[in-house]
Amino acid sequence: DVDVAALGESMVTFLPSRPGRLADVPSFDRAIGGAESNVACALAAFGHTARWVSRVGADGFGDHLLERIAGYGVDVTAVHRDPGRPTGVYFRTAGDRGTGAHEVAYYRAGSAASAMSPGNVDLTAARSARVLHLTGITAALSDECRELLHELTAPAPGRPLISFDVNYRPGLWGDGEGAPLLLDLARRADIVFVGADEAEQAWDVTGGPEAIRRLLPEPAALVVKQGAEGATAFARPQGAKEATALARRLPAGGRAAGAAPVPEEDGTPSVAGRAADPRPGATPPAFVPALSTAVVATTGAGDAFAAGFLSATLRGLTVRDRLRYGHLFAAAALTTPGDLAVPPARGHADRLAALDDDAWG
Ligand code: KDG
Repeated sequence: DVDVAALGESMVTFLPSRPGRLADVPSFDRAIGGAESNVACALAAFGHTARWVSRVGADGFGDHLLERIAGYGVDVTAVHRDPGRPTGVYFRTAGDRGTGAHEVAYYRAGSAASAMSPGNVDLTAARSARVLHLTGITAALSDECRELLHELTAPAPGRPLISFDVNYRPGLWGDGEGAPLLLDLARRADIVFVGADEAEQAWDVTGGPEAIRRLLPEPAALVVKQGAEGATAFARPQGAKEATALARRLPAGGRAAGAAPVPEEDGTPSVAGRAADPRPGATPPAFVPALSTAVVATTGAGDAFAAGFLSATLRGLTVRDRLRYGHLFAAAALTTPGDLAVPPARGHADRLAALDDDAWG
């Protein structure tokens, strides 16, 4: 089993050579995107075992995705090729300097991945993981994709922990169509990521993280991302389901696979040496401020955040540290133009995550 399997559509992404309206950009540079493979790549780059499960066309763009994603150390052997459908692509603009708002043009309708269904995806590969990461983007692609998500999130003995990023993309949904489906999927998951702005847009919830938790009390961990401000997590430490799913794949008495021992410096226990609070029951929400960064592009920051939080979850760290790793990974994505960013090296991230509260604002 791998630490994390991520299932979803990836696309060849075209990044603008210059700022400006889509209508005016003269040329684009090829990159890759895909919320779920972004998470898998960041985790693999950080030393976890990660697998991407999907479908791509039997075309050059499909080859490109497979080669690039495998290049991050992700297992892509469960990605099927579809000779009858193309690989999706998308173009975007650089975005407004102040607001970060950018234009997106998707060419993904009828793509190989949009035809994913329980019958043509490697379900065993998706389930042979400690955590299975899914997003609401897949739910927007087709009825078959929705069926696939329902199958994977159905309660079942031995189910991997389901991580679900709401990833509300209004451009992929008809009016009001996505809200109930996304809420239902989020309620079936163990770990949920949602932006406070997304929750307002999709579900009309204002009133901050507490109001979102009231709407979504089920997941063992709910992370509300509050943009440049920070993020709040509601996490039941060692929630029975979570602990069982994570522990059943650990060697007896061992640490999480992929959790390399972190050297301790100056006798100070490193962050990875601190175990999660083992007491059962709910804990008060934890808020960790975001790092202040010079933002180059926000796309992919949410995926990076999820990867950092999941990495720390796999390592059994406290909720505060899970949020800190989320922010550390997100900062790397915010300061790069593409959708996908390499997180800081493990030793460096561990030292930053272990800094005093003052250093974290
Ligand atoms: O989170 C970043 C993704 O949105 C981007 O890589 C493309 O997956 C993508 C999508 O569907 O928008």
